[in-house]
Parts: sequence; structure tokens; C-alpha cells
Amino acid sequence: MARIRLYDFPLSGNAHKVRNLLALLGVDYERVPVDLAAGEQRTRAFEDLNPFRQVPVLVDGATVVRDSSAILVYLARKFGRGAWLPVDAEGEARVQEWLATASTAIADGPALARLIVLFGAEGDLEAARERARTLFDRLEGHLAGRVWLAAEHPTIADVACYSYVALAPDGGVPLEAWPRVRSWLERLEKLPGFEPAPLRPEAA
Ligand SMILES: N[C@@H](CCC(=O)N[C@@H](CS)C(=O)NCC(=O)O)C(=O)O
Repeated sequence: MARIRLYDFPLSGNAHKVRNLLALLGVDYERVPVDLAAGEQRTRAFEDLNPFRQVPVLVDGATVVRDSSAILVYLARKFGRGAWLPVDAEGEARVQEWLATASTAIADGPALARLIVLFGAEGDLEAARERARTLFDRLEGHLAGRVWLAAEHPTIADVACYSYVALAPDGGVPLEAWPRVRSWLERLEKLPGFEPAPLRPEAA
């Protein structure tokens, strides 16, 4: 069977979510670097894989999956033996709530602030930082009396939300004010196989 391929950019938090789950699941795969800085995501060959011109993209035989949350669902169902994505109606919905948060409030808050600071993306930095702080207040409240975001055990909800929360200091939002959020990040970091988030460009 052909090895799974992950189209990847080392500093992408969205790609990190997928690398992290692959590592936590112990799945062997090949990393295919896509040089976003050089515009490789806009080449015809890459557009054939993902018309939305973004990493990550996962290729498993004839199956091509784009979008980090969709890829996490695919990997959890295929390799997670039910552990990372519950199969009951409420259990799966609880996970989907946080996959949606990763694609909205986290993307528009801490992820955007990081994109502006590190990569010079366009956008309102102060508004992104404020959205990040509001999100962290809500996350802090949610984590009162909880160990993991969506279940009694770690799920892809935790993996999807981890990367850009952990990287928030890169965007100028230090996490000191949210101790439960920091403890939750530390719990994830202790899971066997956990892969650390990307380094800052100057450290890479
Ligand atoms: N919703 C997508 C967002 C993916 C995304 O924003 N990818 C960025 C890197 S983190 C990208 O490929 N940017 C290149 C570009 O937009 O030109 C996901 O979760 O995978």
C-alpha cells in the first residue's frame, strides 16, 4: 500500500494539527513540502490537488482530503479506533463544535494575529488580538472542571484547537492570564507521540 502523503509547510499551524495527529496515532507518512513563500500553492499541479490553494492536503491512495479539520476526521475514523472521534450522536457533535471553533474564532483571532506579525499578512492586528483574548476567556471558562475540550479523553477537538492557541504568543498574545488554558496545553504536550508546534521562522 502506498504511503500517506501530507502536503505541508513547516510553519503552518493548520499543517501542524495534522502532523500532530499522525504522530499521536503513530501513522507512518511522507511529508511533501509546499513552499508557500514562493507561491507553490498557486501552481497548476497543486491546484489540481486543492483548488483552494492551501495546505494541508492529505493524499491516501486515491483519496485526497483538504482542510485540517476534515483531515483530522478522516485520520481519526481510519486509524483512531473510535478513541479520537466518538461515534455517538452527542459525542461527535461535541467534537464538531470545537472543530468549528478552530476554523472560526481561533482562525480569526490568534492565528490571524500570528499571520500578521510573522508573515506580514494584511489585517487589523489589534482587532485580531482582541478576538484572541475574548476566545481565551471563553476557553478558560469552558475548561473549569474539565480536562479535555469535548470528552473525558483527548479527541481531535483538542488537536484542532491546540496549535494556534499554543502559538498565540507569536502574535503578541501571551497566555499568562489564562492558567487553565495553559494547563490544558501542557496536558496535550505530555501525550505519547505529541509533536511540538512549529518554530518561529528565525529559529527554524
Ligand atoms: N481552513 C483551512 C485553512 C488552511 C490555511 O489557511 N492554510 C494556509 C497555511 S496555514 C495556506 O496554505 N496559505 C497559503 C495561501 O493562502 O496562499 C484548514 O484548516 O486547513
